[in-house]
Amino acid sequence: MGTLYFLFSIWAGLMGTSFSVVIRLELCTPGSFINDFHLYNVIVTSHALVMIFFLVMPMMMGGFGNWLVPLMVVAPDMAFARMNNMSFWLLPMAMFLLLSSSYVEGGFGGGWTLYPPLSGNIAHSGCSGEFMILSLHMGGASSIMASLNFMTTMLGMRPGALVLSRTQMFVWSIGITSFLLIVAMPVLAGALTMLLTDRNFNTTFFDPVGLGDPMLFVHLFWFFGHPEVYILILPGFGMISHVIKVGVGKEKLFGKVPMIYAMKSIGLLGFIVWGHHMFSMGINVDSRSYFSAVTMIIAVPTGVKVFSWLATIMGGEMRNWSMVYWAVGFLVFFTMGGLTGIVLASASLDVMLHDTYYVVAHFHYVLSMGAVFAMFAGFHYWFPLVMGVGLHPEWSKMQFVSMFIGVNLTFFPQHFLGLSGMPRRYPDYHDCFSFFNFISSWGSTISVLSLFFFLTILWEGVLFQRCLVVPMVPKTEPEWGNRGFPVRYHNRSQKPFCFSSAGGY
Ligand code: HAS
Ligand code: CU
Repeated sequence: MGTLYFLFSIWAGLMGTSFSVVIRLELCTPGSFINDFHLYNVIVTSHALVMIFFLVMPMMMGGFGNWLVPLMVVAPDMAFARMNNMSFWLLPMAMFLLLSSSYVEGGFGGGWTLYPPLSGNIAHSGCSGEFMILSLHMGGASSIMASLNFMTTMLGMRPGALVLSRTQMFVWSIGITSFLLIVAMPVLAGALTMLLTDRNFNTTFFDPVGLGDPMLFVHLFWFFGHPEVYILILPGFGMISHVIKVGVGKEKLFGKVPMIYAMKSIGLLGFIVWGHHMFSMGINVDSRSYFSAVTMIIAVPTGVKVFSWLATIMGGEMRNWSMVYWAVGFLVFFTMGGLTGIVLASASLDVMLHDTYYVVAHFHYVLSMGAVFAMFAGFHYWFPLVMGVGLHPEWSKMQFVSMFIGVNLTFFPQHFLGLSGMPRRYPDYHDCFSFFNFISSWGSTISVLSLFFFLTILWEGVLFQRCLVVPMVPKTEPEWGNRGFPVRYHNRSQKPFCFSSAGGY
């Protein structure tokens, strides 16, 4: 199942990337390129939804989760194998619905946040909206089932001696993410169902004409939406913990238990900060101060994580392995994205910055350079476990450098665009914004080329399986495999995560 999830999410990721290429082509110069503003909205909407629901979630939970959680808790498989199968197969169907929505009535261009009235049946008549809603319903059902499965596997299938505090960080991160999904997803499902009945059965949950309120949708959406952004990053936190620990040759992660508590508090706090997405929507001053304060508090547990990773690195022997490059990239850029998040958390600043490119820069730093870099790090670390071959050590580092340059050129200038007031979600802009947009579009071209380079590396790795069978090496001394990953790790994969290796980390 893990492999299916990987194949599916890589494919979806390429689809999402191609949408982003169209967006950056449109925005490369002022004036219109695709000549269809609605189509632009459809593409932006699909880009976000595909990347979130069909790349990051399936890869992190589905791909890495299915491969690693059972191994790490010494279980033969996930608890409910058939449900696991269903969780996966709902996804291609959901993706199919999402893509088909573009073929009906010109597609759905209501943004990934689906705010009414834009997503209502006046602005979006025809059933593209229904396709989209059903797609998200199915994606949500898939996530809930997967989460129940992970929870049961991690809580119920561990051998007794593997107490929770000794359970691997990645397992913890998936467990907490599952909790967030189980609580948040039904709220999205409720909001979507209300939207569906508003669109089709004349209910007026979100329509003031019948004493409804569009703000209700915004509240429900962000009560789901903010935990969702932590759903996207927490498994990445788990993976980074492993990569950093092994990458600097340490036996233990610095402050493992505090790290677990930090993830728990990020998860819980994530549920009470949703109002920071609504500062400009007329909420009162008291609520603004509450949401500002409580949002900023999240910097504390996140700081605990960042400083513990740094402390793990300190005094270690940093290895020249590609996964280490991705992990360090993650640390730097996730922190930058987090700090711009703190800036946005300040209600008075957010009133200025809301719906500008500053927000776009913020979330691409935490997502494209946080979540995606974490996935690359994890991929380089665990690819040999899955495929039995490592990826080309030199090419991988070159690919890291090109991606590093690409994403920074793409998203760093967007901070300036946002600060000077360029609104997000518009296909055209004033000439004064053209310089930074030009840089951003060329940056994205570099990232796309870098992605092709990665596919080449993957292809090369699989096609020319140069080998890995290495005789036993001493347990404590990682050495270079001839394909650039720790030999020690490969040997462990023969007898994966046996007890002695599961404990004490
Ligand atoms: Fe965010 C909007 C605030 C983390 C994703 N975020 C978004 C959107 C997405 C997203 C997708 O308050 C756009 C949604 C849309 O389409 O409209 N975000 C935060 C804060 C954090 C944060 C405070 N976001 C994430 C993560 C994401 C993500 C993780 C996905 C992976 N975000 C916002 C706000 C908005 C927002 C506003 C709404 C903007 C608007 O107007 O629409 C925190 O979790 C970040 C914590 C991390 C750090 C870095 C490491 C911590 C250290 C400790 C020391 C730091 C201190 C802070 C003491 C803070 C190293 C000092 C402060 C200084 C400024 C120096
Ligand atoms: Cu938020």
